[in-house]
Amino acid sequence: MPKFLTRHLAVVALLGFAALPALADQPKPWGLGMQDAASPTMQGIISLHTTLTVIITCITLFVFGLLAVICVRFNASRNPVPAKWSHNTLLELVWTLVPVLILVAIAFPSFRLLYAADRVKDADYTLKVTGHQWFWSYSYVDQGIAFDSNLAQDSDLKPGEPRLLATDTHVVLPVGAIIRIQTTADDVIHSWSVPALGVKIDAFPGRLNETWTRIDRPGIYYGQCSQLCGINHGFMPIEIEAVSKEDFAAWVEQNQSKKSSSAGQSLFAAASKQGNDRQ
Ligand SMILES: [Cu+2]
Repeated sequence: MPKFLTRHLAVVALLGFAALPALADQPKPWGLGMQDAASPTMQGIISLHTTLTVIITCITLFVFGLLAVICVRFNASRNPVPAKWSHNTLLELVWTLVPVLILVAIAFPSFRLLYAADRVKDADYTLKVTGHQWFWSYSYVDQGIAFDSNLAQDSDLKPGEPRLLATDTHVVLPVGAIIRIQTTADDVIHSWSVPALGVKIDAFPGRLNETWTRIDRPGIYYGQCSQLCGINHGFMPIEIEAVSKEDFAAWVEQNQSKKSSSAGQSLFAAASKQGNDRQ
């Protein structure tokens, strides 16, 4: 291919990519698989999932292969007089022990990931999440910031904001910091779930559950309540904006002076501006 044509095509391709709207971490039309990992936990989940898919595929192919051999070699026309013996100690030992060994091999990485995602000793920040019918409230325990987060109404959506996922006041967290997440509820059981962070933790009334995350890249992360909690269960989304540590410190300072539920308003304005900038 002539050089000028190659260069021309490259420029066209780059312009094409630039014209695509930058989607936040959210479900995409015709999306397959999981959302891109944005935390160590989600990286672990995706790699365990890949390992398990390989193991499952091998087992399935092996069983299908055996079935095919039986169908071809031992059908009534090829094998008119079937063998009369039953039981084979060695074979039975093998088909019991091999699956046990496979399960043990799976258990190790699985439990390692489970404990890694469980809780963290030294966190930089603690975010307390409370589920209500039907919204979330957030409290930055050490910073004295607290606010409610409701579904953004259709009429309030800014360009690029996804319907039923955007909130009126969203969570802001710093990239690269260890965030302790504590969940509870004040009425029924909810579940705070953000796929790109690999976090899904139930929120029980009268109980404080704990997990952690470390967001690896700036962006907007969407999630939803994942425990059937009543008629508006589908209308209590989660929206997190991950910003640099400096921007987070500025946000904290800006919002510390404000009273509870109005805390996120200025932030929402700032985020909308960023949302527009992304377009
Ligand atoms: Cu809920």
